[in-house]
Amino acid sequence: MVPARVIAVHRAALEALTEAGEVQATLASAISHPTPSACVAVGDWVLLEPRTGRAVRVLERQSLLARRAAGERQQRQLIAANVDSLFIVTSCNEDFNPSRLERYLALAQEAQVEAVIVLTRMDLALNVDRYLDDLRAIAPHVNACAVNATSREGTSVLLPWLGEGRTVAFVGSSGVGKSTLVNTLAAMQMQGTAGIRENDSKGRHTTTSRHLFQLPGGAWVIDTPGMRELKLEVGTDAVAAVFSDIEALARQCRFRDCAHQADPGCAVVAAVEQGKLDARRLASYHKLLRETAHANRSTRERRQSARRFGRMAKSVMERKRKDRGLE
Ligand SMILES: Nc1nc2c(ncn2[C@@H]2O[C@H](COP(=O)(O)OP(=O)(O)OP(=O)(O)O)[C@@H](O)[C@H]2O)c(=O)[nH]1
Ligand SMILES: [Mg+2]
Ligand SMILES: [Zn+2]
Repeated sequence: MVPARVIAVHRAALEALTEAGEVQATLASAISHPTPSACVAVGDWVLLEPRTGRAVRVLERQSLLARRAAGERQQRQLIAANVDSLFIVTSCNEDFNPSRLERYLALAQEAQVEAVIVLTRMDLALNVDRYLDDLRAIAPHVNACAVNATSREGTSVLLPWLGEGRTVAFVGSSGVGKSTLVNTLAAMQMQGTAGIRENDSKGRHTTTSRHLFQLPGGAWVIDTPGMRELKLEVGTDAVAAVFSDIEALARQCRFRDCAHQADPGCAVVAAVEQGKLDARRLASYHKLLRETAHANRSTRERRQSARRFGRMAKSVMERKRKDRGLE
């Protein structure tokens, strides 16, 4: 078998990098159900069968970033695998949104991947410090870097995360400069980029698929399409870790099962009333917890139906064996 790192996942095939260079690979049926993109992520290591060029196995992952797909079916969608750090990219403009950032932080937390908030367009903003202050308020322990994504000097603060062999995935809305960063760091035009709308700073969804690139210094970077919305598939622990300040206050509530809504003796609501906690942040916390409960319910239902299917398959096999025994 030949080990290869997945650089892109298509509908029925993969692009992967082996020691000998880039190859196209089809997928064995065991790792393409129900779709290749549900089984294999960009950043995965796979084993290729040299004779057929087929990927037959996905190797154990060190980390996996996943979300719930938009739309009715709410399937799990893999974003990237074997990532060391997540660059959460936003700009010093209307894109900047603390509640959305908290959502991305929960994504990183769930995958146990270090988050770095990257603020682009520092070259165009007059009040970069105000954005950095806002970041400190929502994530005091998370590294935040202001950059000019279009220049090499402007992105050098990111180099500590881009050592040889490290993998970084870039996520964020369309137009924040993810592909621009990839191009600047690679010192090469790897990805297309496009301007943003002047009236609301929104991007044009220029990048349309996830792709892994190797930088000259030996780091790996994963560019992703701008997300319209990030639906989380995380546990309550991840949310609790992102809102550790609220969790600390909650320990002082009068009742252990306090819902921090209108409960008597609620220390969290009191903190909001005293101006010590942002009402927006508390609302964001409640919202993410509700979503978590919902995601866990649908995961449970999926597992139950998988178990039902397993039992059914087992009984069919047993019947077949019995039938054969009788012959
Ligand atoms: N001046 C300046 N322009 C930037 C900066 N970052 C991004 N831009 C510009 O913003 C525009 C959008 O950048 P892209 O790199 O295409 O954005 P993206 O995040 O890849 O967007 P999608 O692929 O749509 O998700 C481009 O015109 C960039 O030149 C920055 O730090 N400073
Ligand atoms: Mg892009
Ligand atoms: Zn409370």
